[in-house]
Amino acid sequence: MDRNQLMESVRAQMPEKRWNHTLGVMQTAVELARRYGVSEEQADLAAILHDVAKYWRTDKMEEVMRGNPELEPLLSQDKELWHAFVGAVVAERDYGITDPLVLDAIRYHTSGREKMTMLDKVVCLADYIEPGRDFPGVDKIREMAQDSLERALVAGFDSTLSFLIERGKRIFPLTVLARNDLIMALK
Ligand code: DGI
Ligand code: FE
Ligand code: FE
Ligand code: FE
Repeated sequence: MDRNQLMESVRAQMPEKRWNHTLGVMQTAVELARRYGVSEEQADLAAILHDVAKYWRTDKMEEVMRGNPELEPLLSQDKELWHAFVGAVVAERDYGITDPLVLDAIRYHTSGREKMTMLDKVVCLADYIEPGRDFPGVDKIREMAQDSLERALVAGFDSTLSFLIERGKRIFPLTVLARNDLIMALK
């Protein structure tokens, strides 16, 4: 499957609006990759696939997660987190992606994790600041992204955490670990 076929296949699995978001993440991820010396090809590929499972039906996601010792514990976590982990499995299983860096960038694009790779950071940050995103403070994070991937990403996680706290939602531990680890590295 070439890149165009991959894009068409991913596009067919989501509404128009989410595909436009994906195009934005592709563009921003490649820009960030160039700026911070990360492979543009890996950034592009991870961005194309990052939300592939976002609009999958719950039962289809559960099917992927059941019996997989790494994904099974996520069944008791909020569904918003599932698509990233399921997306990494789908990228490998259905699209033959074998590059562990690309698969990890897809897997951790929502939550982050401790010791994020440069590619993880690029994709996760691009997901926050692609041109179609509009949330309070996004322009400030776009500015920060010019100077520091880490500072911008912490600000992105801060906005997610505030959003979750305002709504009384649970916080996924990997997000806390990711933020703490980035702050440590900034000192
Ligand atoms: O898939 P996107 O909308 O492009 O963005 P995303 O993959 O970053 O997913 C955002 C959603 O994930 C949003 O509804 C908040 C939710 N989320 C992110 N981190 C956490 C979380 N939800 C919970 N419960 N806990 C988290 O730590
Ligand atoms: Fe996502
Ligand atoms: Fe995100
Ligand atoms: Fe996304």
